[in-house]
Amino acid sequence: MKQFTSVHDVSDPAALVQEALALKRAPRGSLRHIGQNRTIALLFFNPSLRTRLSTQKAAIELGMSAMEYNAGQGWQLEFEDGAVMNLDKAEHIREAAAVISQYADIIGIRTFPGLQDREQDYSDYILKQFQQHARVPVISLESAIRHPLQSLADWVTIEEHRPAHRPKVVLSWAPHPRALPQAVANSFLEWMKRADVDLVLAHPPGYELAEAFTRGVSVTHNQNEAFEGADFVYAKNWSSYQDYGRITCQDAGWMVTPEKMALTNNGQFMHCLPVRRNVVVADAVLDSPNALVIEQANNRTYAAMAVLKGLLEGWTGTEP
Ligand code: SN0
Repeated sequence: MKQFTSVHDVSDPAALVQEALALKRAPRGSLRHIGQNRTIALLFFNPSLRTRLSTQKAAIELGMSAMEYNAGQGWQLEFEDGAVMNLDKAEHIREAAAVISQYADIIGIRTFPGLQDREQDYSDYILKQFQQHARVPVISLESAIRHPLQSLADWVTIEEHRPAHRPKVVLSWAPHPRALPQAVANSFLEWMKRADVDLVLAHPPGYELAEAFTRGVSVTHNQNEAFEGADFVYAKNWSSYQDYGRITCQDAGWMVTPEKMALTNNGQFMHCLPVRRNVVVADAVLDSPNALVIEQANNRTYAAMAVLKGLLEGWTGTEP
C-alpha cells in the first residue's frame, strides 16, 4: 500500500479487515517495534475527535511519533499553479507538502468539502494536491468525498458482529439540522460493495448520491421496507448531491426509532459519530444493547493501525 485515500488503494480490503482484527487481539505493547523511529504528521483543516485521537493512538501503539498541525489555523495555502500570491494565501502547497515530507514518514490530511462547488469538491483537490506534492505516503483522514478509515472500521465492526447468514446491511439517510458532506455515505457504499453482504441504500427522493458510489447498489425511498430483516442499520445524514450542498428534506419521519428497529432482524445500529440525539436517532436506540457506535469508534484505532502498518511495510505483495 503506497497511500490510503480510498478502497481503490487496497487490493484486498477483506484482508485488511482481518489484519485490523488481528492487531486488536495483539497484546498491548507488543507492536511498538513496527513503527519505531517513524513519524506521522496529522493535518487538520477541520474539526475531528475520533479520527484525530484514534490515529494518534494507532501511531503510539505501533511505536511511532505523531505530530499534529491545525492546518485550518495555519498559513492559508494556495493550491493554484501559477497563482500570483498577492492576496491572503501565504504559502503554496508545493512548498508546504515538500517541507512536511521532510519531517514525517506519513502525512494524514482531513479536509471537508466546501459544499458550494460540486465539481471542485468532487475533484478532491486538496487531498490530490498533497498526494501530488508530498514525497511520502498520504492518508485521508476524511476528504471532501470519502472517509476510508471510518469505512474500514465500520467493516471491522460488522465482521465482529456478523451473523451466520449473509447479512443485510442498510445505509439509511436521516435528518439533520446542518448541511453535511456525502463523504461517510459514499465511502461506506464503496467499501461495503467489496464485502460479502446484501447492501441496501434508503433515502428520500432528492438525496441520490453520486452514481460512481451507488452503481450496483439496491436503492429504495421506502425506509420501512429497507429495515425489514436488516442485520445492520447504518444511519447517516448527507446534504443533496443534485441540489448540491442543500437541505431539501428535513422529514423527521426518517429518524431511526425503536419502532423502526423492530422491523429489523434484531438489527445492530451503527453511526460514525458525532450523532445528533433525537434528530438522527432516538435515545432508546442509541442507548440499547444493539447500538454499536462506541465499538465502531474503538475500531477506528485498529483500522488506523492496520493502515499505518501496511504503509510502513510498503504492503506485502498485494499492491493494486
Ligand atoms: C462529519 C460528516 O462528514 O458528516 C464528520 C463525520 C465523521 N460530521 C459532521 O460534520 C457533524 C456536524 C454536526 O453539526 O452534527
